[in-house]
Amino acid sequence: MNVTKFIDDTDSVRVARVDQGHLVPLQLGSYANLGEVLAEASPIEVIRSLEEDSPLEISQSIRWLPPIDNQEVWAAGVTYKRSQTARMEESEAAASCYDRVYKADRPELFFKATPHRVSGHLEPLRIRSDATWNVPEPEITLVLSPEMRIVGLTVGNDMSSRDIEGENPLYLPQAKCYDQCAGLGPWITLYDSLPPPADIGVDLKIDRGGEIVFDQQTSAAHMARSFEDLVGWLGRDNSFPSGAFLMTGTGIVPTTEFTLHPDDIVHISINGIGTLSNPIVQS
Ligand code: DO4
Ligand code: MG
Repeated sequence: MNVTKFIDDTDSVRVARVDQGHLVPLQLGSYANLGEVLAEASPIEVIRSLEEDSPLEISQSIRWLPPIDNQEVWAAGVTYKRSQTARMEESEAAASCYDRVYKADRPELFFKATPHRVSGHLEPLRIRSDATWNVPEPEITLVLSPEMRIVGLTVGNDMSSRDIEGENPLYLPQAKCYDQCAGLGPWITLYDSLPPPADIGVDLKIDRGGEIVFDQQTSAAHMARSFEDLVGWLGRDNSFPSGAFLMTGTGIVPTTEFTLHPDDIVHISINGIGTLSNPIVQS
């Protein structure tokens, strides 16, 4: 089952089930928002029990919102060999840190975004005005209940300024967390049990003026850590009263000569979930 948020014709924020080319708006009843539904023991059953309004055909005019309410967004790093290699190339000073964290028990986990910094499907993502080398990071993103249960998956884009991150590892929060730094959507796919990692393929395409200038694929089977391991570390002595989103790291990093340009369109597809597309802006 897929569930998302959008803005309807009366400019109200609505929650909807996504069903074969249609959005089916839900009457949330006593639930304040989608986040509260996701916090339930069985969100799929709750959504089935909520009343539905007439379906709307999914068209260009749908105003998508990221499927987030009050949750924090966290991210894991260096969970794929490709990310370890790219980070070691980018930063002489931090090469040994990235090498060690790839093999260590404790993963790299960092705070990525508050909800107001997150863009949904077709909303812009930003290149920092003071950055010169920027990439999207296509990441399978876990949707976690306040009890740290994985209730679903969504598509995530962990936008990164590689020149800032590479200059000094202490600049990581600035390379990662700023306005419009994170993409989530177009919806959350809810699962009773997750598919095997080999079935969760990730595809990144970058469109520049109608031409695909980057196109690569990976899958969760190449991850050096399990989702459950990452969630276990995130939840250590750390509480999430509204739940959380956890981006699980990138397995695709373009080679060093590649940087994003304003007006590029980034398309990230994950098998079994969908495609998140965002135009890139820079002020
Ligand atoms: O420390 C660098 C960030 C790593 C990251 O975001 C990733 O591997 O996805
Ligand atoms: Mg990342």
